[in-house]
Amino acid sequence: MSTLWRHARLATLAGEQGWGLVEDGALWVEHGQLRWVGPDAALPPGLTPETEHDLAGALVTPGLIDPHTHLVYGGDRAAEFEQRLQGATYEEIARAGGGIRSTVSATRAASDDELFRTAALRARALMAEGVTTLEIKSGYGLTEADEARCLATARRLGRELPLGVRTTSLGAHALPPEYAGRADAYIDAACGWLAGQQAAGLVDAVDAFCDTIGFTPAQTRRIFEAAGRLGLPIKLHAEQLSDQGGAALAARHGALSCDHLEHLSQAGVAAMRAAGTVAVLLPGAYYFLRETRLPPVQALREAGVPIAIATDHNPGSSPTLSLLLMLNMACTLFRLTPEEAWRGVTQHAARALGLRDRGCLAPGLRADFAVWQAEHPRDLAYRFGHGRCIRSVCGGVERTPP
Ligand code: DI6
Ligand code: FE
Repeated sequence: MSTLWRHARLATLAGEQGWGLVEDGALWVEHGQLRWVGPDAALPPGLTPETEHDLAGALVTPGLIDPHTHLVYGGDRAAEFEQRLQGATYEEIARAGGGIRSTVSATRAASDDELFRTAALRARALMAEGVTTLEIKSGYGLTEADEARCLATARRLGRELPLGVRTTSLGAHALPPEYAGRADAYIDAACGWLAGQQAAGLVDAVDAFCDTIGFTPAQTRRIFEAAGRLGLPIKLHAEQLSDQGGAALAARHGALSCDHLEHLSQAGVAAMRAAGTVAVLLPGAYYFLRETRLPPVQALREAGVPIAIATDHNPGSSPTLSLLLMLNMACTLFRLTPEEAWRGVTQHAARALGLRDRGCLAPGLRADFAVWQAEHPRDLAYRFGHGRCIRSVCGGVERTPP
């Protein structure tokens, strides 16, 4: 299978900086991989593609990567949104047994097919905006069987859609009601599920929610140690609502990423820098919870910590399915430059998932790219609420509209 894509305006985002613009560019794709990327006029002679497309000057970027979602769950939390508008806070609702735990009940009650059907609709909404790789966390099952069901649903999405899916086990997301008052016993159980998830091929990384309404640093460390014994990489929901020193703890365990980070300290920044940990910023949750404390973007920049951007799609704190909107919010709310935001949903997002085979347009990488009705990638960070992805290709396979 070989395809030649010609006469595109390429933004390769290769290398450490710059857009990597190629005015009249071409991509040569073979067996799902980019074989050649460069100016159309310099195409190697003698290529005999099975298919050839003329993109007539349209913009082509790397496929977008959403490195933090909770895509598989039952129900929604629109009623909780109304409660918050009447004055209740996210933390108060969580402490009263609502919040994450209400989604846990709805998830346990949903059938496998219902979980798959709703998650596939969400995945397709993200794909319609050029997303070609998605991370999906468990964390709304909170029993061994229900966590496995959610991870298996994520795997099935990766098999049945033209989409790269990475799965993350997040048993330590919230304390399920049957373990009320016994958080340490729950952590023992959640640590014990990891080997089975790994043996079943269900898990690529392990995450935890380290915060006042989540788990303590000591409990988080036990999850990391269990992951470490199995050789599984780790990530952390860190410093979202308070500073627990979670980022430094995760960095000491070699975390791929620390996510949220509004309350990250200078010591946390330094630890992440030393470990090469990616900072995944989640402007959707910041916006939807009406947070006022900004993540320390300038300190991360000065330290050279790579910054990624994600939707954090979940029913409670970020019910968005637009990574393009996050691109805009990363600029407007967090003051990233459009180029930093783009790196955040491509190259740095790949790194947050431990993936080296995607994230920019370069020979040898997966043929993951999006074609846009736009002049320049910065236009897509500038607009909000509308971006025009004309077509997208994942592993050489073109997405068919639903
Ligand atoms: N932080 C979040 O933003 C999500 N999980 C987490 O630990 C929210 C999950 C939810 O409210 O359902
Ligand atoms: Fe999250």
